[in-house]
Amino acid sequence: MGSKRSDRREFLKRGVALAGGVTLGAVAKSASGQLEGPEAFIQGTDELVGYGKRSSYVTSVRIPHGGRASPDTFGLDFHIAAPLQDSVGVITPSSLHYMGTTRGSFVPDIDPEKHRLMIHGMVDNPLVFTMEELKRLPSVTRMHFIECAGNRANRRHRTVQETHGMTSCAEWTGVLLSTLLKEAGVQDGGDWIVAEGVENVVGASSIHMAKAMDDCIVCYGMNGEAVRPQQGFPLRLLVPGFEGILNVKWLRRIKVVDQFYMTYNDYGHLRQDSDDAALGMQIGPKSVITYPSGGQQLPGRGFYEVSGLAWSGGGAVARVEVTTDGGRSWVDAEIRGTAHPMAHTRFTFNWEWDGQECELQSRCTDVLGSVQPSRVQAIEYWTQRGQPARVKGQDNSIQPWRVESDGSVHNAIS
Ligand SMILES: Nc1nc2c(c(=O)[nH]1)N[C@H]1C(S)=C(S)[C@@H](COP(=O)(O)O)O[C@H]1N2
Ligand SMILES: [Mo]
Repeated sequence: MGSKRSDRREFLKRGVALAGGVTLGAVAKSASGQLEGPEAFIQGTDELVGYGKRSSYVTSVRIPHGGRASPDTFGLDFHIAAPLQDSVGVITPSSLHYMGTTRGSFVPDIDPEKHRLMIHGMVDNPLVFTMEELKRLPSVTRMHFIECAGNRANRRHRTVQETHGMTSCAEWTGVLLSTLLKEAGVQDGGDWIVAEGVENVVGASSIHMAKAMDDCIVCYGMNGEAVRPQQGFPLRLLVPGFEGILNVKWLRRIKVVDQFYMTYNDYGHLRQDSDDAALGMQIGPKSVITYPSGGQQLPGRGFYEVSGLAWSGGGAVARVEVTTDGGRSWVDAEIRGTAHPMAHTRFTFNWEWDGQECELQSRCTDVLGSVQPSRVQAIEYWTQRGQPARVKGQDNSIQPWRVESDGSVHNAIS
């Protein structure tokens, strides 16, 4: 132990050189004197024995999206954004997972013993499952992100929570939807499903059969425990890589149908055309630097590990590049851990800040070879589709952060 500590001291003193000629020399002060003991001890059994609680010094919380109060004066929830600026690794803690509702709703308090999932419509054997029956079936556990199609940045946003907080990543457990559909026996011409939550049509979505049979999961587990009420307890549909709205929560009914159905979610809200629906539901390659990001303050020049998240609805993240000069030159970032398909992927970049004003950006490429567009390219795309001068629909454009010479970090969207 003693020798380990002095190794560490030596390491910090010498300022070990990292790849790219970066040194850690100025990160920590040189050691001298005593280390402080704890201020106090956590008392009581609630925190220590029952359901664990985080340190009172950790205060990161979700915020209502778009400045709208949530819950509102009627007690309805709106979209709530995750604090990505404080994220480490790739799992969003369940308590901090972003929350989306289609038009403000109450979170239903469902008794899992009474909950049922019905599969009907164009099938040979209509089926009704209890939760217990679902849990007896072969399961899968996979890491996947969910992202609301409304997760788009604008120049008024100050923090990464405001620009990108409506995405989160969890480890999901459940039964593949294909297992249930095969059991029910999909009839010829049953090319779409309509999935519905307990609030009837408000939470319904049309999904193409190709996707339903591919990798959709009927989930009862999230991050090692039951799915949380705000995420759809006791059962939610996961549609990996597709727009958040399709991931129906409080799932109770799946109807196999012969065409794209105009549900509440599709009518006016997203799209009104079946081809557009089948193609446009996948999230493009996207990334954002979470440290340093808007609203944060760098204490001074020297070494920093730049860190961020990348994801794509098209599969795993293959590459992330970072620029520290506003896009003139790009360098490969390092991908931390395993890049899972349709999951947040952590990237890092060793950076020596010279104390000058500069602009940081990141750019994601997925396994399909799709590259995250610049904001100018994204706006051009939407202009061609008749939505001039703004990013409508999905926005997967590159996020710029400006670091000023005083170390303050700002949203650099102009
Ligand atoms: N039943 C139901 N499912 C729903 C919604 C809803 O309001 N009702 N909101 C959708 C929207 S708009 C989003 S973005 C995602 C959010 O999932 P999360 O709250 O678990 O993050 O759930 C989708 N599933
Ligand atoms: Mo959403």
